[in-house]
Amino acid sequence: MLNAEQKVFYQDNGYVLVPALLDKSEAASLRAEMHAIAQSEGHSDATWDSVRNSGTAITHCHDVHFRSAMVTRLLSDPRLTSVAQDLIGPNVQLHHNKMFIKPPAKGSPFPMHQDYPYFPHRDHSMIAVILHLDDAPEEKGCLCVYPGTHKLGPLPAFGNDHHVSTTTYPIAQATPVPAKAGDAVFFHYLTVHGSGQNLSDEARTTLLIQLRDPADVPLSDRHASRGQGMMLAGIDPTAGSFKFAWEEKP
Ligand SMILES: O=C(O)CCC(=O)C(=O)O
Repeated sequence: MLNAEQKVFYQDNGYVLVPALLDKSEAASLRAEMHAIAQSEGHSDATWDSVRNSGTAITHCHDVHFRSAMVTRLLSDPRLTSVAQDLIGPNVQLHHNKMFIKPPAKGSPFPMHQDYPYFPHRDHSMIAVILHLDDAPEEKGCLCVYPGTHKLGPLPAFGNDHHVSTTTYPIAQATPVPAKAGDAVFFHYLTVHGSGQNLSDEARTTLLIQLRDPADVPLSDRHASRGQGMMLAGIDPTAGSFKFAWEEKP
């Protein structure tokens, strides 16, 4: 759970770093699992359109709980869900999750953006948590944010990757949020964020989980994922009468 100071910090800034949410050995086990998944998957590059063709790459995989039981257990871990409850209320629902491995030296940056255009919701309840599975100092391309931008509402977004204005929100002026293995950064989906290139000699390995209040309403059909709608804390007060999955419309 967050303390009072952390709650106020989040309300003011739209993000909060929670040190040591996982202990070092859990982070190391998860890191090994993410790298094993990447190894068995082969090449999969998630570099965004607006920063493509500069020789960088980033390995990714979505719906990681369909590949790793450790991740399944983590999704409803009270250390994670209790913080999410502090931020969005008692009921916490899975939207999607993904892992990213930014390889050494050439790990792709993430252009500055809000997550809103990818999966807009009526009440803006959506948050993300990035779990750091190894140290992420600035030179590794740690998360960078523009504090307070969650209060601005949806901003103009550009290109296929929905980045915000690079002149108004240059990554060089953003606030870096360096982290240690086991730390977690929670942030609002309207907070302008991104990250730089990994210039270090070690991979940056993260698991990102996107969470929402089940009573919030998606404004578009985009961004389906496996397991979307699973309850991770509390209940879904909007769930209607019971139906078998095979009776529901596709
Ligand atoms: O991992 C990062 O540095 C940022 C990831 C991100 O912003 C995203 O997937 O929307």
